[in-house]
Amino acid sequence: SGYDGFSKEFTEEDVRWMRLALAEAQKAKRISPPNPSVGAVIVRDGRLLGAGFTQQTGGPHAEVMAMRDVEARGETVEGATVYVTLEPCSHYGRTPPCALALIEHRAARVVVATGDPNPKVAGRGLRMLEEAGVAVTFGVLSDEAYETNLGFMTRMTRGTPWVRLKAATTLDGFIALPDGCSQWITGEAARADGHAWRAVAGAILTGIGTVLADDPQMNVRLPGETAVRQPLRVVVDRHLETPTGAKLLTTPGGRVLIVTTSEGASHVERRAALEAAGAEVIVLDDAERAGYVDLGRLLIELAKREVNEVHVEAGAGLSGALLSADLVDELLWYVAPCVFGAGLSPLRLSPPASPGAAPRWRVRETAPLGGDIRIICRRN
Ligand code: AOF
Ligand code: ZN
Repeated sequence: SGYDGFSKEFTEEDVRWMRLALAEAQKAKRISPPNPSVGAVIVRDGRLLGAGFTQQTGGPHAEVMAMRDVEARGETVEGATVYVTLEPCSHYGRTPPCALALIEHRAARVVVATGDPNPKVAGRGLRMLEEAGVAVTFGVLSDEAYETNLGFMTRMTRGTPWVRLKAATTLDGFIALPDGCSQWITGEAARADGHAWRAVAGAILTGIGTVLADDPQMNVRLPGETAVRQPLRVVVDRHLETPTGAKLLTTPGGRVLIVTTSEGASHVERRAALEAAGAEVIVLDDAERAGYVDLGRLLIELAKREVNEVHVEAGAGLSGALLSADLVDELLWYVAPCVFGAGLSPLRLSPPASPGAAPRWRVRETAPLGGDIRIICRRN
Protein backbone atom coordinates (compact mmCIF):
# COMPACT_ATOMS: atom_id res chain seq x y z
CA SER A 1 0.00 0.00 0.00
CA GLY A 2 0.95 3.66 -0.07
CA TYR A 3 1.79 3.47 3.62
CA ASP A 4 4.43 0.74 3.65
CA GLY A 5 7.53 2.90 3.88
CA PHE A 6 6.61 4.82 7.04
CA SER A 7 7.98 4.17 10.49
CA LYS A 8 5.68 2.15 12.71
CA GLU A 9 7.89 2.44 15.77
CA PHE A 10 6.39 4.31 18.65
CA THR A 11 6.47 4.54 22.41
CA GLU A 12 3.91 4.28 25.20
CA GLU A 13 4.09 8.06 25.41
CA ASP A 14 3.07 8.32 21.75
CA VAL A 15 0.06 6.12 22.50
CA ARG A 16 -0.94 8.33 25.42
CA TRP A 17 -0.85 11.50 23.33
CA MET A 18 -2.74 9.80 20.52
CA ARG A 19 -5.48 8.88 23.01
CA LEU A 20 -5.82 12.56 23.75
CA ALA A 21 -6.02 13.32 20.01
CA LEU A 22 -8.77 10.69 19.70
CA ALA A 23 -10.68 12.40 22.52
CA GLU A 24 -10.40 15.66 20.54
CA ALA A 25 -11.74 13.87 17.46
CA GLN A 26 -14.84 12.79 19.40
CA LYS A 27 -15.73 16.45 19.92
CA ALA A 28 -16.07 16.85 16.13
CA LYS A 29 -18.53 13.99 15.63
CA ARG A 30 -21.69 16.09 15.42
CA ILE A 31 -20.29 19.05 13.55
CA SER A 32 -17.71 17.81 11.05
CA PRO A 33 -19.70 15.52 8.70
CA PRO A 34 -19.34 15.01 5.79
CA ASN A 35 -15.73 15.80 6.72
CA PRO A 36 -14.15 13.12 8.89
CA SER A 37 -13.90 13.86 12.62
CA VAL A 38 -10.22 14.38 13.33
CA GLY A 39 -8.35 15.39 16.46
CA ALA A 40 -4.83 16.79 16.84
CA VAL A 41 -2.59 17.58 19.81
CA ILE A 42 0.78 19.31 19.72
CA VAL A 43 3.51 18.40 22.19
CA ARG A 44 7.08 19.49 22.95
CA ASP A 45 9.38 18.06 25.62
CA GLY A 46 6.53 16.06 27.10
CA ARG A 47 4.36 19.17 27.45
CA LEU A 48 0.97 19.77 25.77
CA LEU A 49 1.12 22.99 23.71
CA GLY A 50 -2.30 22.91 22.09
CA ALA A 51 -5.17 20.81 20.75
CA GLY A 52 -7.91 21.03 18.15
CA PHE A 53 -10.54 19.16 16.15
CA THR A 54 -12.23 19.42 12.76
CA GLN A 55 -14.76 22.23 12.45
CA GLN A 56 -17.87 22.23 10.26
CA THR A 57 -17.33 21.42 6.59
CA GLY A 58 -15.59 24.32 4.89
CA GLY A 59 -14.01 25.33 8.20
CA PRO A 60 -10.49 24.58 9.45
CA HIS A 61 -9.22 21.02 9.89
CA ALA A 62 -7.95 19.60 13.20
CA GLU A 63 -4.26 20.34 12.57
CA VAL A 64 -4.95 23.99 11.79
CA MET A 65 -7.13 24.36 14.90
CA ALA A 66 -4.40 22.81 17.05
CA MET A 67 -1.69 25.09 15.59
CA ARG A 68 -3.92 28.11 16.19
CA ASP A 69 -4.40 26.95 19.77
CA VAL A 70 -0.63 26.72 20.26
CA GLU A 71 -0.14 30.23 18.90
CA ALA A 72 -2.99 31.63 20.96
CA ARG A 73 -1.10 30.44 24.03
CA GLY A 74 1.98 32.37 22.87
CA GLU A 75 3.91 29.28 21.84
CA THR A 76 5.22 28.07 18.47
CA VAL A 77 4.89 24.78 16.64
CA GLU A 78 8.57 24.80 15.62
CA GLY A 79 10.32 21.59 16.66
CA ALA A 80 7.15 20.11 18.17
CA THR A 81 5.48 16.73 17.63
CA VAL A 82 1.98 16.76 16.19
CA TYR A 83 -0.33 13.81 16.95
CA VAL A 84 -3.19 13.55 14.50
CA THR A 85 -5.85 10.85 14.20
CA LEU A 86 -6.04 10.97 10.37
CA GLU A 87 -3.35 11.49 7.76
CA PRO A 88 -3.04 15.25 7.15
CA CYS A 89 -4.56 16.26 3.84
CA SER A 90 -2.35 17.05 0.84
CA HIS A 91 -4.91 18.67 -1.43
CA TYR A 92 -6.61 22.01 -1.93
CA GLY A 93 -10.23 21.21 -1.06
CA ARG A 94 -12.48 23.66 0.69
CA THR A 95 -9.32 24.44 2.72
CA PRO A 96 -5.58 24.38 1.87
CA PRO A 97 -3.46 21.26 2.61
CA CYS A 98 -2.75 20.60 6.29
CA ALA A 99 0.51 18.79 5.42
CA LEU A 100 1.76 22.06 3.92
CA ALA A 101 0.68 24.07 6.98
CA LEU A 102 2.54 21.63 9.26
CA ILE A 103 5.67 22.00 7.12
CA GLU A 104 5.40 25.79 7.10
CA HIS A 105 5.06 25.85 10.89
CA ARG A 106 8.21 23.67 11.11
CA ALA A 107 6.76 20.73 13.00
CA ALA A 108 9.62 18.29 13.69
CA ARG A 109 7.57 15.12 13.81
CA VAL A 110 4.05 14.07 12.86
CA VAL A 111 2.48 10.95 14.38
CA VAL A 112 -0.54 9.67 12.46
CA ALA A 113 -3.08 7.08 13.55
CA THR A 114 -4.57 6.04 10.23
CA GLY A 115 -4.48 6.88 6.52
CA ASP A 116 -6.96 9.08 4.67
CA PRO A 117 -8.51 6.87 1.95
CA ASN A 118 -9.76 9.96 0.10
CA PRO A 119 -8.23 9.35 -3.37
CA LYS A 120 -7.05 12.98 -3.30
CA VAL A 121 -4.88 12.13 -0.25
CA ALA A 122 -4.21 8.34 0.13
CA GLY A 123 -0.60 8.51 1.30
CA ARG A 124 0.32 11.82 -0.35
CA GLY A 125 -0.06 13.69 2.94
CA LEU A 126 2.57 11.51 4.62
CA ARG A 127 4.89 11.67 1.62
CA MET A 128 4.66 15.47 1.48
CA LEU A 129 5.72 15.64 5.13
CA GLU A 130 8.58 13.18 4.76
CA GLU A 131 9.91 14.84 1.62
CA ALA A 132 10.01 18.13 3.51
CA GLY A 133 12.14 16.52 6.24
CA VAL A 134 9.40 16.04 8.84
CA ALA A 135 9.73 12.74 10.73
CA VAL A 136 6.60 10.62 10.20
CA THR A 137 5.30 7.82 12.41
CA PHE A 138 2.28 5.88 11.19
CA GLY A 139 -0.20 3.46 12.76
CA VAL A 140 -0.57 4.54 16.41
CA LEU A 141 -4.04 3.43 17.62
CA SER A 142 -5.09 2.92 14.02
CA ASP A 143 -8.11 0.69 14.83
CA GLU A 144 -9.59 3.24 17.23
CA ALA A 145 -9.01 6.03 14.70
CA TYR A 146 -10.62 4.03 11.89
CA GLU A 147 -13.64 3.37 14.11
CA THR A 148 -14.00 7.10 14.82
CA ASN A 149 -14.66 7.66 11.12
CA LEU A 150 -16.25 4.38 10.12
CA GLY A 151 -18.79 6.12 7.90
CA PHE A 152 -16.25 8.28 6.06
CA MET A 153 -13.91 5.29 5.63
CA THR A 154 -16.75 3.17 4.27
CA ARG A 155 -17.91 5.85 1.85
CA MET A 156 -14.37 6.40 0.56
CA THR A 157 -13.49 2.71 0.19
CA ARG A 158 -16.85 1.18 -0.74
CA GLY A 159 -18.67 4.07 -2.35
CA THR A 160 -21.70 3.72 -0.07
CA PRO A 161 -22.40 4.99 3.44
CA TRP A 162 -22.27 2.95 6.64
CA VAL A 163 -25.86 1.83 7.32
CA ARG A 164 -27.10 1.56 10.89
CA LEU A 165 -30.58 0.19 11.52
CA LYS A 166 -32.28 1.11 14.77
CA ALA A 167 -35.13 -0.69 16.50
CA ALA A 168 -36.70 -0.75 19.95
CA THR A 169 -38.36 -4.01 20.96
CA THR A 170 -39.74 -5.97 23.87
CA LEU A 171 -37.86 -9.03 25.15
CA ASP A 172 -40.08 -11.18 22.93
CA GLY A 173 -39.19 -9.08 19.91
CA PHE A 174 -42.18 -6.81 19.30
CA ILE A 175 -42.08 -3.13 18.37
CA ALA A 176 -45.77 -2.49 19.01
CA LEU A 177 -48.97 -4.08 20.21
CA PRO A 178 -51.12 -5.80 17.56
CA ASP A 179 -53.07 -2.51 17.17
CA GLY A 180 -49.85 -0.66 16.32
CA CYS A 181 -49.51 1.21 19.58
CA SER A 182 -45.79 1.58 20.33
CA GLN A 183 -45.39 4.51 22.74
CA TRP A 184 -43.35 3.92 24.84
CA ILE A 185 -41.57 0.58 24.88
CA THR A 186 -38.12 1.77 25.92
CA GLY A 187 -37.40 4.45 28.50
CA GLU A 188 -36.08 7.98 28.36
CA ALA A 189 -32.38 7.02 28.39
CA ALA A 190 -32.74 4.70 25.39
CA ARG A 191 -34.72 7.30 23.46
CA ALA A 192 -32.12 9.97 24.18
CA ASP A 193 -29.37 7.58 23.11
CA GLY A 194 -31.17 6.90 19.83
CA HIS A 195 -31.34 10.63 19.30
CA ALA A 196 -27.60 11.01 19.88
CA TRP A 197 -26.97 8.52 17.05
CA ARG A 198 -29.15 10.63 14.76
CA ALA A 199 -27.00 13.64 15.55
CA VAL A 200 -23.82 12.08 14.17
CA ALA A 201 -25.47 10.68 11.02
CA GLY A 202 -25.39 12.25 7.56
CA ALA A 203 -28.91 11.09 6.79
CA ILE A 204 -31.96 9.72 8.59
CA LEU A 205 -33.85 7.21 6.47
CA THR A 206 -37.46 6.17 6.86
CA GLY A 207 -40.37 4.89 4.82
CA ILE A 208 -43.75 6.31 3.87
CA GLY A 209 -45.50 3.94 6.28
CA THR A 210 -43.76 5.54 9.22
CA VAL A 211 -44.42 9.06 7.88
CA LEU A 212 -48.15 8.35 7.58
CA ALA A 213 -48.42 6.48 10.90
CA ASP A 214 -46.16 8.53 13.20
CA ASP A 215 -45.58 11.84 11.35
CA PRO A 216 -41.97 12.05 12.62
CA GLN A 217 -39.92 15.26 12.46
CA MET A 218 -36.71 13.38 11.67
CA ASN A 219 -34.54 16.19 12.97
CA VAL A 220 -31.98 16.52 15.75
CA ARG A 221 -33.16 18.17 18.93
CA LEU A 222 -30.44 18.35 21.55
CA PRO A 223 -31.11 20.11 24.82
CA GLY A 224 -29.02 23.27 25.18
CA GLU A 225 -27.69 23.14 21.62
CA THR A 226 -29.17 25.49 19.08
CA ALA A 227 -26.99 25.53 15.95
CA VAL A 228 -26.72 21.76 15.40
CA ARG A 229 -25.92 20.29 12.01
CA GLN A 230 -29.06 18.62 10.71
CA PRO A 231 -28.88 15.31 8.81
CA LEU A 232 -30.56 14.94 5.44
CA ARG A 233 -34.11 13.56 5.87
CA VAL A 234 -34.80 10.75 3.41
CA VAL A 235 -38.16 9.10 2.77
CA VAL A 236 -38.67 6.03 0.59
CA ASP A 237 -42.12 6.68 -0.86
CA ARG A 238 -42.89 4.59 -3.94
CA HIS A 239 -46.37 5.97 -4.63
CA LEU A 240 -45.44 9.53 -3.65
CA GLU A 241 -47.91 9.79 -0.79
CA THR A 242 -45.98 12.06 1.57
CA PRO A 243 -48.44 14.77 2.69
CA THR A 244 -47.18 18.31 2.13
CA GLY A 245 -48.22 19.00 5.72
CA ALA A 246 -45.98 16.21 7.11
CA LYS A 247 -43.91 17.41 10.05
CA LEU A 248 -40.68 16.48 8.32
CA LEU A 249 -41.52 19.15 5.74
CA THR A 250 -42.81 21.78 8.13
CA THR A 251 -40.43 21.53 11.10
CA PRO A 252 -36.87 22.90 11.21
CA GLY A 253 -34.26 20.31 10.26
CA GLY A 254 -32.25 18.93 7.39
CA ARG A 255 -33.13 19.05 3.72
CA VAL A 256 -35.75 16.53 2.60
CA LEU A 257 -35.14 13.94 -0.10
CA ILE A 258 -38.13 11.87 -1.26
CA VAL A 259 -37.21 8.78 -3.21
CA THR A 260 -39.92 7.37 -5.44
CA THR A 261 -40.59 5.27 -8.53
CA SER A 262 -41.69 6.27 -12.04
CA GLU A 263 -45.24 5.48 -10.96
CA GLY A 264 -44.90 7.79 -7.95
CA ALA A 265 -43.42 10.57 -10.07
CA SER A 266 -46.29 10.28 -12.54
CA HIS A 267 -48.46 12.09 -9.99
CA VAL A 268 -47.15 15.38 -11.30
CA GLU A 269 -49.23 17.70 -9.10
CA ARG A 270 -48.20 15.88 -5.96
CA ARG A 271 -44.58 16.04 -7.02
CA ALA A 272 -44.83 19.76 -7.75
CA ALA A 273 -46.50 20.38 -4.39
CA LEU A 274 -43.78 18.47 -2.52
CA GLU A 275 -41.08 20.38 -4.38
CA ALA A 276 -42.84 23.63 -3.59
CA ALA A 277 -42.80 22.55 0.07
CA GLY A 278 -39.00 22.30 -0.18
CA ALA A 279 -38.46 18.59 -0.86
CA GLU A 280 -36.27 17.15 -3.56
CA VAL A 281 -37.93 14.26 -5.37
CA ILE A 282 -35.86 11.64 -7.20
CA VAL A 283 -36.84 8.49 -9.09
CA LEU A 284 -34.89 5.28 -8.49
CA ASP A 285 -36.76 2.35 -10.04
CA ASP A 286 -35.71 -1.12 -8.99
CA ALA A 287 -34.99 -3.06 -12.21
CA GLU A 288 -35.67 -6.40 -10.53
CA ARG A 289 -38.68 -5.54 -8.39
CA ALA A 290 -41.11 -3.52 -10.48
CA GLY A 291 -42.82 -0.70 -8.60
CA TYR A 292 -40.23 -0.53 -5.82
CA VAL A 293 -37.34 1.79 -5.09
CA ASP A 294 -33.82 0.48 -5.73
CA LEU A 295 -32.32 0.70 -2.25
CA GLY A 296 -28.80 -0.18 -3.38
CA ARG A 297 -28.81 2.72 -5.83
CA LEU A 298 -30.25 4.94 -3.12
CA LEU A 299 -27.17 4.29 -0.99
CA ILE A 300 -24.88 5.15 -3.91
CA GLU A 301 -26.92 8.32 -4.41
CA LEU A 302 -26.51 9.21 -0.72
CA ALA A 303 -22.75 8.64 -0.93
CA LYS A 304 -22.63 11.06 -3.87
CA ARG A 305 -24.29 13.57 -1.57
CA GLU A 306 -21.44 12.96 0.88
CA VAL A 307 -23.50 11.02 3.41
CA ASN A 308 -21.09 8.97 5.53
CA GLU A 309 -23.59 7.34 7.88
CA VAL A 310 -27.24 6.48 7.32
CA HIS A 311 -29.39 6.13 10.42
CA VAL A 312 -32.42 3.98 9.59
CA GLU A 313 -35.54 4.48 11.72
CA ALA A 314 -38.17 2.77 9.66
CA GLY A 315 -41.01 0.28 9.79
CA ALA A 316 -40.91 -3.44 9.10
CA GLY A 317 -41.20 -3.09 5.32
CA LEU A 318 -38.23 -0.84 4.62
CA SER A 319 -36.10 -2.29 7.43
CA GLY A 320 -36.77 -5.83 6.19
CA ALA A 321 -36.05 -4.86 2.58
CA LEU A 322 -32.71 -3.30 3.55
CA LEU A 323 -31.74 -6.41 5.51
CA SER A 324 -32.89 -8.82 2.78
CA ALA A 325 -30.79 -6.89 0.27
CA ASP A 326 -27.79 -7.19 2.64
CA LEU A 327 -27.47 -3.41 2.84
CA VAL A 328 -27.27 -3.07 6.63
CA ASP A 329 -23.88 -2.86 8.35
CA GLU A 330 -24.96 -2.44 11.94
CA LEU A 331 -27.97 -3.16 14.12
CA LEU A 332 -28.69 -0.77 16.95
CA TRP A 333 -31.21 -2.58 19.10
CA TYR A 334 -32.87 -1.28 22.24
CA VAL A 335 -34.58 -4.02 24.22
CA ALA A 336 -37.05 -3.27 26.99
CA PRO A 337 -37.49 -5.79 29.83
CA CYS A 338 -41.13 -6.55 29.14
CA VAL A 339 -43.07 -9.01 27.01
CA PHE A 340 -46.20 -8.49 24.88
CA GLY A 341 -46.98 -12.05 23.76
CA ALA A 342 -48.30 -10.69 20.47
CA GLY A 343 -47.58 -7.65 18.36
CA LEU A 344 -45.75 -6.23 15.37
CA SER A 345 -42.31 -7.39 14.29
CA PRO A 346 -39.55 -4.86 13.53
CA LEU A 347 -38.73 -6.63 10.25
CA ARG A 348 -40.70 -8.06 7.38
CA LEU A 349 -38.56 -10.61 5.58
CA SER A 350 -38.63 -14.23 4.49
CA PRO A 351 -37.65 -16.50 7.38
CA PRO A 352 -34.60 -18.73 6.94
CA ALA A 353 -35.05 -22.39 5.91
CA SER A 354 -33.80 -23.50 9.33
CA PRO A 355 -32.64 -21.73 12.51
CA GLY A 356 -29.05 -22.46 11.60
CA ALA A 357 -29.51 -20.86 8.18
CA ALA A 358 -30.23 -17.40 9.60
CA PRO A 359 -27.29 -15.10 8.91
CA ARG A 360 -25.38 -14.53 12.17
CA TRP A 361 -24.29 -11.11 13.31
CA ARG A 362 -21.30 -10.37 15.49
CA VAL A 363 -22.22 -8.85 18.84
CA ARG A 364 -20.06 -5.78 19.25
CA GLU A 365 -21.56 -4.42 22.42
CA THR A 366 -24.25 -5.03 25.00
CA ALA A 367 -24.91 -2.38 27.60
CA PRO A 368 -27.56 -1.55 30.17
CA LEU A 369 -29.17 1.79 29.39
CA GLY A 370 -31.57 3.24 31.90
CA GLY A 371 -33.81 0.26 32.61
CA ASP A 372 -33.27 -1.13 29.08
CA ILE A 373 -30.50 -2.89 27.16
CA ARG A 374 -28.60 -1.63 24.11
CA ILE A 375 -27.23 -4.22 21.71
CA ILE A 376 -24.98 -3.32 18.80
CA CYS A 377 -24.34 -6.00 16.16
CA ARG A 378 -22.15 -5.85 13.09
CA ARG A 379 -22.20 -7.85 9.92
CA ASN A 380 -19.79 -10.76 10.00
C1 AOF B 1 -7.22 16.73 7.60
N1 AOF B 1 -7.67 17.12 8.83
O1 AOF B 1 -9.30 17.50 10.28
C2 AOF B 1 -9.88 16.53 8.24
C3 AOF B 1 -9.41 16.08 6.98
O2 AOF B 1 -12.75 20.28 1.58
P1 AOF B 1 -11.77 20.25 2.70
O3 AOF B 1 -10.57 21.12 2.46
O4 AOF B 1 -12.39 20.50 4.04
O5 AOF B 1 -11.17 18.77 2.73
C4 AOF B 1 -11.99 17.68 3.06
C5 AOF B 1 -11.17 16.42 3.03
O6 AOF B 1 -10.06 16.54 3.93
C6 AOF B 1 -11.92 15.19 3.51
O7 AOF B 1 -12.62 14.56 2.45
C7 AOF B 1 -10.81 14.32 4.04
O8 AOF B 1 -10.13 13.66 2.98
C8 AOF B 1 -9.88 15.34 4.65
N2 AOF B 1 -10.27 15.57 6.06
N3 AOF B 1 -8.08 16.17 6.73
O9 AOF B 1 -6.05 16.91 7.28
C9 AOF B 1 -8.95 17.06 9.18
N4 AOF B 1 -11.20 16.49 8.56
ZN1 ZN C 1 -6.46 18.99 6.29
